[in-house]
Amino acid sequence: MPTSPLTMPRTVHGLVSAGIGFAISAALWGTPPAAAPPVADPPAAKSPSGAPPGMVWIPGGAFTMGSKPGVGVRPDESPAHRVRVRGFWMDRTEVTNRQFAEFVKATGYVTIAERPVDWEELRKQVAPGTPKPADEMLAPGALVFTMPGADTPLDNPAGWWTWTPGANWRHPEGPGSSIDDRLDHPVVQVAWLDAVAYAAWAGKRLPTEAEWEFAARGGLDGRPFTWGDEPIDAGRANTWQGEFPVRNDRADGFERTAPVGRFPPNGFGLVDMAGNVWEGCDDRFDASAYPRRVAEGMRASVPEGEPVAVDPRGPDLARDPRNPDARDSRVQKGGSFLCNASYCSSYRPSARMGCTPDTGMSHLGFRCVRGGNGPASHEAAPVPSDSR
Ligand SMILES: [Ca+2]
Ligand SMILES: [Ca+2]
Repeated sequence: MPTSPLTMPRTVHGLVSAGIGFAISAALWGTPPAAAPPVADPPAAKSPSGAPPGMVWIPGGAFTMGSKPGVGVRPDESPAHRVRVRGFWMDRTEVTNRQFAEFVKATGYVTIAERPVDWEELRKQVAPGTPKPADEMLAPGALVFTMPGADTPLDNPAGWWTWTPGANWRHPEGPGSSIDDRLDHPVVQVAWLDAVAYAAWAGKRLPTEAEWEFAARGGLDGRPFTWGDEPIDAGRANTWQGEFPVRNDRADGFERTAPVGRFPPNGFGLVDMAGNVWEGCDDRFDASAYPRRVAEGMRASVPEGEPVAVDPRGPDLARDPRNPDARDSRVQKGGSFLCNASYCSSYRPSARMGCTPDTGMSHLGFRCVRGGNGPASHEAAPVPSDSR
């Protein structure tokens, strides 16, 4: 069974040479929740006046988070459970290169991929005894998707992810590549820590996973896709048509990222909540988060009369079976231009991925939110200067 396009620590070559695999372990299944006293639902959220530029009001409400087990559904998406979130503002689009450039111009911020790798920091995230990579592997860089040969096995993402010195948000495919003609594309090769820094500068924050998934569903509760029940086609989202990862037919017009908003919005008016680039959330990734939540974090709701998790947050500790030695892993949502139904249908709103917070990749981006009942602003969080 093939794994999905996975995140890897940015020193992928060192990890691969050390024999670190990417096995997916089945999520744990929890027990039914114990009875809890009912709690009153929060008052219905009203749309505040004065929308922040580029943001859409997400009215909040209850929805079914996750997915029933089924074809293409990974174990970490189950069990489906009821969740309620408060209303919040959300960026209509993924953060673009143009927007990220404004942030860098205003602050002088240097992204993780533009800094040398700190081996002392990295060694804490890999298996004990992992040898230090060659010096050229510790130069600034990021992971670039590279179409492999026809016989590439699907169970080893290292076959199409290439550690590329000089790759960063300004040069997404490495030296010689440019964003000059991609200013309205989503910024990529930014790590979760970079996204947090941008959000603080913008007076926003990253969404919780629950907020993101509620917003992605656009009011279509319990449906497999952001647009409803119909199977994906090339007009729905920027994904991969053809045979992943060796043949991209580009039926949707885009081999890599697309300018934001080229595909139809969802029910809330948000664009690219399916595909284009994965979007970082605030929550830590835990493959067994949902059974834990169902076992521990639900409470009875009025008037629904069924257990519901109210504004759930991610766990305090990450548990990412694909990066078992990483100290932290953050949730990514929405899939990307690399998603294909034959391999990874992660453009479904319930799909989840974990990613180490210092990793930049060709298909990772983000969008921000404001308000609601999510995590406090990261304004006070230190911006790392030299850590990886
Ligand atoms: Ca495409
Ligand atoms: Ca997206």
